[in-house]
Amino acid sequence: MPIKESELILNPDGSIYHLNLKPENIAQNIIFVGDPDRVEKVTHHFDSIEFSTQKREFKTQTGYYKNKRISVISTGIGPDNIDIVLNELDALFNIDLKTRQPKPELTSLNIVRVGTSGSLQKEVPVDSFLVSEYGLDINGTLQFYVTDKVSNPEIENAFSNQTQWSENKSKPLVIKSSDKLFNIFSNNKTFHGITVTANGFYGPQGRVLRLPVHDPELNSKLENFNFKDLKITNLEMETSAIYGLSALLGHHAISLNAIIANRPSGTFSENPYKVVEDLILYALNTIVEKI
Ligand code: R1P
Repeated sequence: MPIKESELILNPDGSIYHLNLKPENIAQNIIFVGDPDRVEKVTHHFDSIEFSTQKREFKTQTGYYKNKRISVISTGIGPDNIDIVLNELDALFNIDLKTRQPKPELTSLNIVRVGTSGSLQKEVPVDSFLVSEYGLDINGTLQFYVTDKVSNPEIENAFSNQTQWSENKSKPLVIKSSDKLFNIFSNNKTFHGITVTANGFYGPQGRVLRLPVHDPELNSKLENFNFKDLKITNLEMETSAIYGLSALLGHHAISLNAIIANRPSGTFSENPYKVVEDLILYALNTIVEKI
């Protein structure tokens, strides 16, 4: 049965609904950034750009960096956008848009998130690089899929017990990064651990401005979580959704975080643009040299 027009929506020119892309517009190595303005901060390093488009917060450029074809896509903020980006990217490669049928031979993408994040551990300082070994989903996006094959119940149960996680909040899910990409991108200068992915910037990450939060101890519980020496290192808003959907769809994903804030010490990077620029170059050169 072909996938119905209401489920797989195409624009009049045949491009996919939100991303505005056709299959030929996109490379198999893809960098995700949050901020649409960060796309050109990546692609200005390219030797050539063959394609650009933007719809809403989803800006894409595809080109060549040192002879490697790479696409850069902005996902905007949050795991809800990741649901759109991952499903539409996968459809571009793995669904025949003319027959609306899944292809018999599936393509596996390499997805590298280059994002910013706040550290939850004193020893993970501002201006460092953190490679997320696991994504911990507290935002609920993955609850709508069948996740048994990619979840890690032992760590999830330890997390729920140690934090006395409220049953009124979505069930925490833990998803591992791609082993292949984790090994490629981690080294003795990068920090590693569990990245918690929240569905908001303020209350869901324990920030209090004028509104009290449901659990004022949440961040200290996250800081103190320990499962066989595996610790929660940082908070951001996309990683667990990228890891969960990539693993389910058969893609390789890694989340690289420029640490721009340290929550325990209350400090913020004096030059966040520099650590992001350094991380962009690290991502590009590692893709070219090792993928
Ligand atoms: C919040 O300011 C945004 O910054 C972080 C969070 O995950 C969230 O998207 O990442 P990016 O800088 O990649 O957007």
